[in-house]
Amino acid sequence: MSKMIDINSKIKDVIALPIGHDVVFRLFLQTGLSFSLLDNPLVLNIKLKNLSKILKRKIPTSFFQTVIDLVNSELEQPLEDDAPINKAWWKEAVFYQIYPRSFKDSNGDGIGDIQGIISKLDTLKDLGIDCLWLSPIYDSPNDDNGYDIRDYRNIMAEFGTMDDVDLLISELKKRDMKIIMDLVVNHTSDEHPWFQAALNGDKEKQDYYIFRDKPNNWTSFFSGSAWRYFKEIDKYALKLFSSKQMDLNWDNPKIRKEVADIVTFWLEKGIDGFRMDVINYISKNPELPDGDTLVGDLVGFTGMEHYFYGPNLTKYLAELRKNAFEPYQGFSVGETPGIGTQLGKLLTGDYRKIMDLTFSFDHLETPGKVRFDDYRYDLNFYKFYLIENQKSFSNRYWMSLFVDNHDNPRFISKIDPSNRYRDELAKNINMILLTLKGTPFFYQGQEIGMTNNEFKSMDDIRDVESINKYKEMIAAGKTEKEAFATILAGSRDHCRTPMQWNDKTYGGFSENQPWIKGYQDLKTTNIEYQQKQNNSIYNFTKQLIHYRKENPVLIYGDIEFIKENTKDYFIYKRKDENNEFLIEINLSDDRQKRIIDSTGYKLIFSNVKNQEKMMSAYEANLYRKI
Ligand code: ISL
Ligand code: CA
Repeated sequence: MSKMIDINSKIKDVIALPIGHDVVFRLFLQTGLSFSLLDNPLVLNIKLKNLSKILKRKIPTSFFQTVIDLVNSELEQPLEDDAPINKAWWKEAVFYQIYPRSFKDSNGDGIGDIQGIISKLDTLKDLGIDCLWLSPIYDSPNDDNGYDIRDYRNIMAEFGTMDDVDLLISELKKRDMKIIMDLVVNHTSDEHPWFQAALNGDKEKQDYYIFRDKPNNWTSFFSGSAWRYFKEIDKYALKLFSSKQMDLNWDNPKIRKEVADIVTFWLEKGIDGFRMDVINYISKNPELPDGDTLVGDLVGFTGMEHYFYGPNLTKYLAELRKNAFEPYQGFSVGETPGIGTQLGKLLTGDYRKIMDLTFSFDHLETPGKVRFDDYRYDLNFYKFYLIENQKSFSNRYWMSLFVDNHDNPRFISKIDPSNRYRDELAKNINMILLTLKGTPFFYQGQEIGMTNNEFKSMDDIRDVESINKYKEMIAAGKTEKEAFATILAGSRDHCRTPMQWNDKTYGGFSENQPWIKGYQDLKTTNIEYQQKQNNSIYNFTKQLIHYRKENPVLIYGDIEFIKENTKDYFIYKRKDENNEFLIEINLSDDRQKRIIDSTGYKLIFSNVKNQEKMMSAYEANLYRKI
């Protein structure tokens, strides 16, 4: 247990506490302040009450109280000892996220489905995938593409039936592959029978949700207020996401039991675990106080300090793990926006028994930028983030490694929208993911270098977040052109375009017009073509995945960073008593001098054909010590 902070505490006392550490990191990220300030003793010794000096703005006292209360709400420190690594299948596995709606359509209705997934299992096995993560496939009115669930024990009709799912599970087992599903239990659809009963006056079911007579000032992640009024019972219900995604009341033990039953139902069926949607938002400050407006300004959403690491979060999750996951040894990875390194460790430490991994998003935008900004991502920031985390993770912690998912534009497009070095860059990133210490999660299309989509107008856009945001910008006086440009920069639809299997119409995704249009190059950006090309992104990634499996040192070996402060280079070793690998990466599109001596090493993988005297743009090499 550590010491509480107060207004006279110094910055260094604040960042010594886990919430303080993660919040300050987030603050620096959000405002674009240089992280090197945190190495400066003068800055570290500034008292909280003098913060306005470095932030160069007036700070109201209420803000300090908010921060102090928040930071003091978790005094536990992540355990650091020299325990050996506990081996686990999920530390060795390569995961692959499928967005079912866009993966493969088997019946020509333009919508991906479960039979479509089954038809591609051999390809995924060939690539070396060990475990699939399926975005939600449950019955849903699709306000947020399945993240608004109406029935947790039924399958979305467009995707197929429960028989299809059973078949999928057995086909996976045949191939010695695993599967995790998406557990979306921060909220349900407003069409869920529980919510419908609540609206019909069922008092017990009203207590399943968060109803109030008056809204507070919290804002929704999908624009506007976080509250929706229901005239049926003259009350407001909390909805942090879309107007059809109603937040559940986790303080009600009945909800916790319902969730445990859902988890048990699916684990009993034979799945291997869950990715848990916005799981760190489930425990809200029961008083639902207004959010601090300055905090809201800084993080972009008002109210977050009252639920991003709520008072009962770890208690409820530990209980869920014990009651539902442990009997089946189910694996769990929490989607945890806003959770940084230290809180991540408190959620995943193996001795804590809360969850196995988290997805942190702190690396997805460079400092001072948000997803909807149009800018070029600097890979030096990714390196900085990775080194910070890899160094702070002792054997009790394990990191998830990912860059793409269904909520973000394609990472390689953020780095270089011109696609000039598309192949080199895609291989470079895939090499980083496969050679660092942690579990790699690939997102569909990453194995063939899929890039952002060239949507033509708002008519092409499907995502509720983008549509709401567009309307909000128009209402605020932006022109249609300006508003569309913003949507184009950050829309989640970029990575939701149909998976490209071959160069035929619709990329072999469907016989008919898909639910969302894709405008990408079909000739070479498809699985069939790249499977036949020796030096394709697909084959590079595949060979590296298989090589990682054959060389456990790339999984469990130590990591050592070299010349870590040299800009544009990312160089590290993975080693154990018997093996040593050297990874040498150019993070820029410039040619660079070679700054390490690779004599005594053999080159095993490279994303360039011929190694020249200088490193070429985005060159990435894996060497093995002879
Ligand atoms: O959208 C965000 C902020 O603009 C994200 O930080 C958001 O909180 C995060 O991506 C949550 O995502 C998950 O829950 C959502 C769903 O729409 C996403 O697809 C899912 O990944 C609500 O269920
Ligand atoms: Ca279909």
